[in-house]
Amino acid sequence: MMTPDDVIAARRTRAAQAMSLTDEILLVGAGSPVPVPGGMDQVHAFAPHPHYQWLAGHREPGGVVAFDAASNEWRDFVPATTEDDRVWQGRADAPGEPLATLEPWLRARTGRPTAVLGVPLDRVPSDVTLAESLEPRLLAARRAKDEHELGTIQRACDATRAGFEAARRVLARASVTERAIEIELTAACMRAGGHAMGYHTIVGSGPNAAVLHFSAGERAVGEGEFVLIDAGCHIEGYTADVSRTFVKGTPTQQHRDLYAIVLEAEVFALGRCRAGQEWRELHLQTAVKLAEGLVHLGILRGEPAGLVERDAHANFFPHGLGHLVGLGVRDASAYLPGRERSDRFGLAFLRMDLPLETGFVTTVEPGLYFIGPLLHQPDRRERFADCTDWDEVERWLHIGGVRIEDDVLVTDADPVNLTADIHKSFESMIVS
Ligand SMILES: [Mn+2]
Repeated sequence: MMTPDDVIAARRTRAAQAMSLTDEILLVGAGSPVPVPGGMDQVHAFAPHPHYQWLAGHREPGGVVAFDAASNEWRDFVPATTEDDRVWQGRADAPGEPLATLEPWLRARTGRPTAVLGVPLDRVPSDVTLAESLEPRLLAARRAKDEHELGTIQRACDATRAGFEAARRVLARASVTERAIEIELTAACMRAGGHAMGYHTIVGSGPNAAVLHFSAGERAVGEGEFVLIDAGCHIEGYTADVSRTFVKGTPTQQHRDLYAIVLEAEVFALGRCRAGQEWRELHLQTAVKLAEGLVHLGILRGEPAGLVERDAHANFFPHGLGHLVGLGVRDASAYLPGRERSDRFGLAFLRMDLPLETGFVTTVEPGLYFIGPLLHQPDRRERFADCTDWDEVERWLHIGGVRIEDDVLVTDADPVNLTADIHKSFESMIVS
């Protein structure tokens, strides 16, 4: 069993190797709390820069991790805890040496190439070219999760499961609102050990299920409606990211058909989260599955692979297949150096373009939606008129959409679904 110090030492070794430094100085800033405007003596919830937390092993504000590559020496500089901090917040000292000693430490290394990553530092200039070359390498070093991180992510996933179970229970109540579902889900996540939600919770009922980043409102869930919930709590900054789509009351054939297509696509993609799998390719293969389903429903016409090539599917699946999760909800997701974001409608929203590797945790989150503002756009209707039955589309607009999302660990063997315990069979999503 590794001690916390061993974990941090291993990460630092991994980072130094990934950046192949020789005589440079690397500084990584945590950042500081952001005050709420208006002099209210309040700050927004603080999250350190993920590079900092990963290298420092704690979430205290204001610190700087420093590395002198010539002497292979790592140092932790942290702000002094003031009397006010002790009196008002009961704060103890963060682990490290006083931040005031960073300046003399740097002065003793004047003239050495110095890169600042994480949050920029006051009065410490950064070699922009060096920093730009190091950033993608540190990001890459952080992608594969270590045992400590995987344990924490699994705890966040388990606490999130409690949230979804609570959502199911409250959904059974007559005239329950989206907001009431969010409240119960959040409370259950926190009771199960979650520190806070990892991102803004989405609860969309009926047509609101088609609003990709919908905020829960006072709308009461109607009988025979989808309720799309996308939520995950974090523990020490490590967040789960899960979507489930419930049906309140008796489902229609439309509910069954749409759900079955998305679930099949999700299971297809989950099984392919293996080391070496190019994410962009998996996104496109899954899109073909979704297009097949839309052809089957009579919404699209044509050969599925060809429909995906011309982005006809993207009118109903206008987001990427997923992204990495870990320290934050889009942890270390990126385009590998040299890879550019496509301007194709069906690819432009991909959040990462890289091959999966052992130790990565990624979301897999296909969805199909009937989004009025997208589907009623005249240019779009004309462009896809030959392959889209727009009259049929009108018969689906009330249904909103379906997204199913799990968090998957890529291993040397089969992928491990960290959120497999959160029910997703269609029968289990019916709440009456
Ligand atoms: Mn999500």
